[in-house]
Amino acid sequence: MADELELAFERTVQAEARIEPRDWMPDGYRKTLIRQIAQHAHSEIIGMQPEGNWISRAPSLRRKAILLAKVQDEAGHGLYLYSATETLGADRADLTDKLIEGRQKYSSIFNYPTLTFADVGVIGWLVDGAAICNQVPLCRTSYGPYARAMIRVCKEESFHQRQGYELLMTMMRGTQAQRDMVQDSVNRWWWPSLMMFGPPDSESSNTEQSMAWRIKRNTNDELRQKFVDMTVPQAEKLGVTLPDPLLKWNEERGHHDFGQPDWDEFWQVVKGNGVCNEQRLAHRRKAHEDGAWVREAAEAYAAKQVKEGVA
Ligand code: BYC
Repeated sequence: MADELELAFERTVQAEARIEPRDWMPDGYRKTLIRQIAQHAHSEIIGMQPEGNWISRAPSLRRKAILLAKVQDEAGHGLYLYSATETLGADRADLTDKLIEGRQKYSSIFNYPTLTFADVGVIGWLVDGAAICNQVPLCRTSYGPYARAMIRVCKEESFHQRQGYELLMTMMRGTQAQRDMVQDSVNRWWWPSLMMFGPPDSESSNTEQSMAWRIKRNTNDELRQKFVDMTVPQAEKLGVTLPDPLLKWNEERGHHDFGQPDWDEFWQVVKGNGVCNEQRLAHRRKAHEDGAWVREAAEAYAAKQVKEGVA
């Protein structure tokens, strides 16, 4: 019986059909999905902080409204993704505890500070750009609820990337000081953006199994290459330099060659030793604690409804 279930699972995955919440799935598949989707959800929620930092100091009402909407979209992405983990039997409160106690990861990129308003544009262009590169293939991931969440997330991320690029184009048409601010921001965010795709394939512990299960559709290095190829012409059009002396077109490969990020720095950030790790978690912990009364009120209201036979 167990063999039959496993065979049916394998056949579904091989046929590019979707595994749905009620289908049988191997424990490892469930565990890997909960890990990846929860980390993704946490990244969206923690990812609200670096840009949220600039909402009160946006240079115009228009820029403030755009930024507010973007940060709210990220909260929405976190919610779809937490809901997807719940279809696998995870408990959202438990995942939140794991995040604020530092027992579950979120993307390394959000542990870098946003020093100027140009960072808002560069995050939209490079960070959302990298997110799109990574997440478009996840629209074809083998787990149905995750794939469907990704379709909506990707549509919104594309919009975010355009707003970032438009903001940078505007700054590049401005004063020399504004152009310098954009270049400084690109210099700081380029390498951390490349790290978003995860460690090199040779050091990636999960890729092989996740590819076999068709959770991941590309390796970390494949997506990093795709991102570099996609971004170089955009940088040229913008008029900024990407801070990599090894970056150049390779006619034979039909791709750009490029240098490697500082992988020691990456692992340090992943381990919690980045510039902003402590601050990000402390802020999230405080927001969670401050929201305790809302959860208590909602629970009391739901209990009252049940008691009165309304729900
Ligand atoms: N940061 O075996 P590997 C966004 C960990 S949100 C921290 O290659 P995997 C956005 C990895 O978890 C961006 N940790 O892992 C939001 C693993 O440790 P564990 C988030 C990282 O899972 C707001 C270990 O290193 N996007 O875009 O096969 C505003 C070995 O790695 C990182 C997603 O989450 C990292 N960068 O591949 C704007 C997308 N990289 O878990 C934008 C979904 C690796 O074994 N996730 N680690 O203890 C994925 O596609 C994959 O999980 C990854 C990593 C490609 C990220």
